[in-house]
Parts: sequence; structure tokens; C-alpha cells
Amino acid sequence: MVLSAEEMALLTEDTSSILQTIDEPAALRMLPESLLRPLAEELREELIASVAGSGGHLSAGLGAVELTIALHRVLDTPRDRLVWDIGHQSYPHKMLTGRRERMPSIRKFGGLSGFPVRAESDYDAFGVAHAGTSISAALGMALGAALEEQPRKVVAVIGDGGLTAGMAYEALNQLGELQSDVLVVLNDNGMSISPNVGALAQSFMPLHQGHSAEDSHAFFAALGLDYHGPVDGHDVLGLVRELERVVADTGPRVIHVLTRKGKGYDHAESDPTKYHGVTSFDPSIGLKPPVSNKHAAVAKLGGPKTYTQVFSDWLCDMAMSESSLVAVTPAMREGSGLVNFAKQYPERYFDAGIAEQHAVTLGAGLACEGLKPVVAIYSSFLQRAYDQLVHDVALQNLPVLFALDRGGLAGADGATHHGSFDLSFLRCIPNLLLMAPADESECRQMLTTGFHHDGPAAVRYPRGGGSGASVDKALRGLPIGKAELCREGRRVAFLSFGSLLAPALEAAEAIDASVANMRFIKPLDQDMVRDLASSHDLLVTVEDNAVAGGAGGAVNEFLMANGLTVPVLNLGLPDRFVEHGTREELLAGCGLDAQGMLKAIEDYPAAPA
Ligand SMILES: Cc1ncc(C[n+]2csc(CCOP(=O)(O)OP(=O)(O)O)c2C)c(N)n1
Repeated sequence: MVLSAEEMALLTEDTSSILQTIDEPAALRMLPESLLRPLAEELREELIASVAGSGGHLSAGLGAVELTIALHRVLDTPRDRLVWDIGHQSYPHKMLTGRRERMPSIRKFGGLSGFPVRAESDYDAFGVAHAGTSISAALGMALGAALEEQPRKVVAVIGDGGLTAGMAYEALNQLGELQSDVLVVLNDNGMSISPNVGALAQSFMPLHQGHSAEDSHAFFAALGLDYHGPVDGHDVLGLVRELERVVADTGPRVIHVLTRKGKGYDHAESDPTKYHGVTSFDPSIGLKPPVSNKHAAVAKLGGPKTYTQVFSDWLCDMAMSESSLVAVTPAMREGSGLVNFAKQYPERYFDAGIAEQHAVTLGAGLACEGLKPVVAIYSSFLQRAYDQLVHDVALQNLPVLFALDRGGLAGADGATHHGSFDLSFLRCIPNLLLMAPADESECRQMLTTGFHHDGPAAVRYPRGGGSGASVDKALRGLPIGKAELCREGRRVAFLSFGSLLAPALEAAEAIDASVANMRFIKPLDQDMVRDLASSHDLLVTVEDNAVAGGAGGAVNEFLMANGLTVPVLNLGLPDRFVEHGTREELLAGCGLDAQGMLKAIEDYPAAPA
């Protein structure tokens, strides 16, 4: 490629980097068109190197490199509003909007968020991470701009996976009616985290083989949107030209952009699911290959399992003995540990798409027919399906088991993904059996307990591993509503709900306190609470959930209702959104390690002397 003098001048002597000259999108808009392709190459290379160092979301960003450049080139961001759906594809956007230098800090405590956040940058028009919100937010912005007579453009970028979320259709439906000035960019790579599901995804599928767009056109036209495309999402110049045309237009319109997830990094292109979210790795060899069979066997025997793996094993074991077991996931086959089950029992496995509300009511329907549905769902994603849980499952007392992964602080994904509120919003629902395991073995027992319970049940467990407790292979349940006294001490009694039992025990050692593993948030072991209240000077409740309305609140309510007047210290998550970092860092920051617990007791006005 021959560069003009002007272009050469841009490549300063000490650097051949175009990317370094782009501190803000305004500079990208000044760039000669001929440098857009080399810029895309550089951006992609730096993205790979950056995520290889920091860990984080990779495949989606790789697929959105050209699209991101073209959007910032054509739009006048941040005056024009660019709304990402989910935002896991926004790393290139962060790199072009003044945050390149801080990329190594992404998802680390005190560092950049892994998702767009309004407080982080003016270019992050809307905070996202849960799918399907972009078109609603964009429509709201467009209506706002119209009312305020602001001539700005509003663009929502949503993936074909994001477009399986019901909310996206609710928004499209209203957008088509109001005929507002919103451009929807459909970034279609045929993938969610795993291959995308649903009838619409199937009708998009032929487009990837270069066939006609008639069905997609008809679909969007029926909703009142002008359809443009499909366009090649990796031809940056073609994209710029198409976007210039479509952006200049007004009204509700969609541009259908075909991309490849993982584009430009062979490992990610051939296995985009594996590279969807990664830990740090050597980019020259990719993620570590699976350990050899011999080593895998050793790891299997001795290595600690994550709670997700414990659930995964339990599900397959239980399915073998119970033919009525069916499993439902809202698009989280890998994250929720359903890969083996899906392989072994494909006819009993249902991926509902990114559709938590539908997934929960689907479970209710299955239960009506005598099946035993297990709905595996991240705690924070269940937030969206609250009414379905109350109205469709609990009110009808249907035996649906919820396996809630990522309960409590989830770590690097941050505030949007912490399961901080589930104990609060679940324990007030009648009929629901609610359990939180202290270790991996108990998790398996609770899943069994919930499965055999004749009504709705939920087991909430944290991200990652536990104490490494060896897991009893038997499918044994627990007596419902019975806690376990783990340590007998004096004066102070810890009542631990869930995975913080280990630090509670450590703190108890230091002050010779008693410790109960409460196991059940609902029904509460009232006898245990009564006994501890009558024999101790202070009760300390411990949970990896918001103090507001949490399991400790259940203890307080019981004591008050029975006129028992012992001082109670409720330890749990504070009344603020907790940032990102490692789970250990965040727990310590919330005073939920052993030292923090001891300090809280020391500072408590009614602590025994
Ligand atoms: C409500 C909700 N459920 C599940 C997820 C987990 N999740 C993150 S990315 C993703 C797939 C998104 O697919 P798509 O929108 O097509 O983007 P791509 O990664 O393919 O670029 C899923 C299911 C989420 N973010 N929000």
C-alpha cells in the first residue's frame, strides 16, 4: 500500500502506530480513509495482546473491530448516542475512546469495568451488561432528544444473541409504532455464547451462506422498521459507506451486519465459545490445551471443583436415576455447567435463549405436565424473571428447582453480575424452599433436597470453588429446615448462611465463639436460633447477600416476633453497588473475611466485653 505524504506524517518517526494517534474518536474522523484498514488490523492485534494479558471478553470484541471503527467514524460521538447491548463487545470502543492505556486494568479492582459504564466515560451512553436493553434505552434517548429538540442520532448495537431477549422485541414493537429516529445495528455472527437458538436465528442463518435476506426484511418490515443489508461487517470501508447512508436517514431502521465471532485470531475463530471470556493466556499458543488424560484424572480426583462443576455432575447423576428430570437454561450452557447434560440428554435439555422470563415460565409449564424441571440460572439474571417466579411458579406451588449460580459477589464482572440480592428477594416468596450451601458436598445434598421437594426450591451457590470439601457421591438429601452446630463456644454465636462459613469459623476460633451453619434461609431453623439466643450474649449473622432484607433479617424477624431480646449484628453486603475485583478482594472490602468479622464485632456497641 502506498501512503500519501499526509498519511506518512501521521505515522510519526518513533511509532508506526496509527492507533496511538487516536486518543478520541474525533481523531479517527480526521484519519484518511486509506488508514482505516491498517487501523483495524492494529486495533485487533492490540485487543488480542491486551485481553491475553488481562483476561476478559475476547471473541465478541474481535468480531466488532471494524464495526466499532465505522460507527465512531460516522457518528459524532459522544453527542450522538451509541448504545451497546450487553457491552462485552465494547473493548475496541474503550480503546478508541481514550481508555487504551488503562486496558491492562480492565476488570481488576479499581480498574476499568469490563462493560460500558456511564460514570467511566462520556462515550458510554448507557450502562449495560444484561442483554436486550439497548433498543429500549435508545428509544428513550431518541424520544428525549426529540422532546428537547436535540438533533442527535441514536444507535443501538445488538447481537443476534441479544435479539433473543424478549425486551428487545418489546422495544422494537414500540419503536415501529412511534416511528422514532433510532438506528438498530444488528451485529449478527450466528453465535450467542454457544450457537444461537430460536426461529429468528434460523432465518438469519442462510445469510451467513450468502443467500437472500427476504425473511429478515419481512420480519423487520412487519415491525415498521426499514431494513438495510446484509453488509459485510469486516469490510471497514464498505461499512463506513453503508453507515453514512443509513445514519443520514431518519426513522426506525435496522442495518444487518454479518460478522464472525473471534475474527482475526485463529484460535478464537475456530472456537469462539472457548474464547468468549478468557483468563490471561499466551497469544502465540492460545489458551492452555486441556490436560492429558492422565493428568485430568489426577485433577479430577484431587483438584477442588467449582460449584458449577458440582452442579453439572449432580445434574447428570440425578438425570440417570430420574427420567422426569429436564433442564432449562437461558443461553448459559457453558457458564451454568450444562454441557455434559446437553450431550447426554439432548431431548431433555432446553436452551431458551437469553430469555430468563420465558425460561422460568417454561419450567412452570413443564412442571404442570409432571416433569421435574431444573432451571439453571445466574442469580443476577434471575432478577429479570421475578414475576414469573412469583406468579407462575411459587403461587401455583410448582416443583421447579432453581440452581442459582453466581450467588453473592461474582468477582471481575462487577456490579451488574453480583448476585447480591437473591436471598432478599427470594425469602419473601411463599412456598419457596431456599438453601445456601457452605461447601460443595452440601451443595449436592441441597440440590437433591430441592429436587425431591414437592414445591419450588432454590439452591444458591457462589462463583468458583469452595473449601475443596470432598463431595459425597450419594444422592442424599438434608432434613428440611435443620441447621448444623459446627462449633460450640461462649458468648458470641455466628449464624452463617452459605459460603462464608469458613471465614466465620476462622473468626470464631479467635474469640471462642459458637458457629451454626444455618443451611436453610427458608424455612429458618427456629429451634437453633432460639437455642443460640438463649445461651449467648450476641448473635452475628453472616451472609454473602445484601444485609437489607437478607437472611440475617429473617433471624431478626423471628427474634422480634417471639420477644427474644438478644443483640444481633447483621454482617453482609453494604447498601451500595459493589465494584469489580477478585471475589476475595471484594469480600475483604466488605468486611466479610475473618478479620473484617472480628473488627465488626469489636466495633459493635453491644458486643460482650
Ligand atoms: C440477561 C442476560 N443473560 C445472559 C447473559 C450472558 N451473556 C453474555 S454475552 C451473551 C451472548 C450474547 O450474544 P450476542 O448478543 O449475539 O453477542 P456476541 O457475543 O455473539 O457478539 C450472553 C448469553 C447476559 N449478559 N444477560
